[in-house]
Amino acid sequence: MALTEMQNRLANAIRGLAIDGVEAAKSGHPGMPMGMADVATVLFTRFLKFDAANPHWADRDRFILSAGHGSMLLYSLLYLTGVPGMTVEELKHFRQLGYKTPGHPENFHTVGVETTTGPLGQGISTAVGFAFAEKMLAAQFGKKVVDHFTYVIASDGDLMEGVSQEAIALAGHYKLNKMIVLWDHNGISIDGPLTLSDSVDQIKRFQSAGWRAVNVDGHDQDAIAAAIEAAQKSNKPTLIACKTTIGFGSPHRAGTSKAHGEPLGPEEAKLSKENLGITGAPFEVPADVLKAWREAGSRGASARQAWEERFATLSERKQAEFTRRMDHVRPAKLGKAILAHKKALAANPTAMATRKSSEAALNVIVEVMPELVLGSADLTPSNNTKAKGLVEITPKDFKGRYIHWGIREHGMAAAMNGIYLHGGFVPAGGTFFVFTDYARPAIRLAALMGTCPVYVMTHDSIGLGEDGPTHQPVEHLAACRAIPNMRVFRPCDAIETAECWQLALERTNGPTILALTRQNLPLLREATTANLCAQGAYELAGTGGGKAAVTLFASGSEVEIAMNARSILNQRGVPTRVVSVPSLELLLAQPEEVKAKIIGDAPVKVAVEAAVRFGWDAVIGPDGGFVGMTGFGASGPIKDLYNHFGITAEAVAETALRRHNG
Ligand SMILES: Cc1ncc(C[n+]2csc(CCOP(=O)(O)OP(=O)(O)O)c2C)c(N)n1
Repeated sequence: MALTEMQNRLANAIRGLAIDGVEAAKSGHPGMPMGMADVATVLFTRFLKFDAANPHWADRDRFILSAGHGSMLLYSLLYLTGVPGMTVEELKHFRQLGYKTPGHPENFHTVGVETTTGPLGQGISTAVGFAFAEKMLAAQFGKKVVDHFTYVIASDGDLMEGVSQEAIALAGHYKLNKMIVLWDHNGISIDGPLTLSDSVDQIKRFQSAGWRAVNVDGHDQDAIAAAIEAAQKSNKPTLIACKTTIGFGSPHRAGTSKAHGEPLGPEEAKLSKENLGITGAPFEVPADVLKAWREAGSRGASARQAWEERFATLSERKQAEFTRRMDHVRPAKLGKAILAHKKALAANPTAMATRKSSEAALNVIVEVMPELVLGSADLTPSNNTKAKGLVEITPKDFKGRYIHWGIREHGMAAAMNGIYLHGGFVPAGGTFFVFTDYARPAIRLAALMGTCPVYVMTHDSIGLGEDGPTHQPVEHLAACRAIPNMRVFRPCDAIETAECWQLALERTNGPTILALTRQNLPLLREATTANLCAQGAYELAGTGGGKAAVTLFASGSEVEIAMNARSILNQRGVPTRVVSVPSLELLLAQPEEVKAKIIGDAPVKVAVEAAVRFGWDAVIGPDGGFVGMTGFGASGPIKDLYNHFGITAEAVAETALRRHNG
């Protein structure tokens, strides 16, 4: 069906701005916004429930631009609909330092951006988490206050990335029917036509994963509208394959990979605008078109007001709880519950694997923290993530608080970002520590965005034993510690584990990895009122007043070894202290005087950790002793492995003595 003149002009406003933004920046991606302008126009002017003046309204529909390279599409939409802060000046400074229009959309930087995208596949996978959270929150607070859709624009690249398979399988299985993906089916990527490297039938692929999947002409606005309308009624998630032309309107570049990722150039930009009937100066939107867009932006104001009225009918207690959870304010009772738990542990010291200690802490935490949602990538009995009383979420019932993610570490981590960003929940999910590699792109985005999922990573070293080197992390502590804004905790006993959980859950600006053991560890700590892990490290055992000749630093399971080495050294008349280092990077982030006090000035410093040395020199210095791993592990019983790799109290004492006598 032919477009009305206004429909056409609304879409062309996006095209014009995208052309101008990329021209001004002299870099960027004009093709996708030009191709998807019709789809975006239909979505934003006819369907998306949002109120541009209140971009954080809790029950808004979520829109996720998975194809983050097409960021000018999103910035144009935010400007056109009138989201506060997105002025034309921002568009004129696309990709420039200090403006709200970075190369790829960053939610922590730009109001109206729901999640950070750019690494292909992440947006659509994060969106699964948004859709999950909507269902869970609706099940807990009622449809009266939680009832919205999650819309995604995804590109060919998004669907080619492996993580998208995990995501669509999850959405299909859990029947996340309020997730609607508009696929920019333009058949073009950077190297050329998609046929160079892909022949997947996406319709069949999605259908086989439990989706509804339909084809539509991505330049027929009424057909797109009909497809979205049908999708809204579906009991399955929907893929709308929108057949589009990349760089639509560009006389010489439309339909080619040249349109994907470079400015059209002044001549082609001019020709494109003429071709599309766009007149006026760069960045100029005709007054009647801007007015129509602004009306679209305020279209949702009445829906928001109606929602506020419905919200006001909830009990005051429920309103306060909803707001607390959406604002990510942690429950007041958490600290108290952890302290009581620590005291109970100290009263009855038992040897326990820290994965088991984690479960014990969780049994207490889930009682006081209703927003904590747990899960595992098919390792529930190993990760010990299913705390007492937690009910599973099923496609039919989202009241539960336990998610079986299947063997999908990457999909789980991406969805956890979405669950957190949606608001109302703190997700925690488990797998083996070595498989942080499988989830790393989403974990990295969590750190960048400052979302606060907790990764329960068990089987944290050669201590897992017989599964061997494929499963034994050696470089993962260093690799994870290297991610900015990531916090890695490797607790040494049940009390530290409880403290690390508290710190993980009290964080509101970034994610946490808990690296936990398979093997039992003795209780080494007392139940102090203070959370001793809060500075990353602390003196676990001192010299009793005298000057220390040796300081031993250790994390996790090796703290026990360090304590035994200290006994040996003390017997030999070498005054030795032990510093437990549950979080090396948190220690290093302390103010100099705090750090200096914890590290101390013993002439001999030795660190022990069943992992590679990388990173420890900042504490022990280049001349410090290190007892740990220098390569991959091996398959065998734990005791044999620790002996084989020389990670023993005797070896630690020996290393210290050599330097002491030396
Ligand atoms: C994980 C990841 N790999 C590679 C890239 C670099 N990249 C950006 S866009 C793109 C492919 C573009 O093809 P498509 O997704 O079809 O987008 P379109 O050409 O339609 O804009 C690639 C490889 C990326 N952003 N993310």
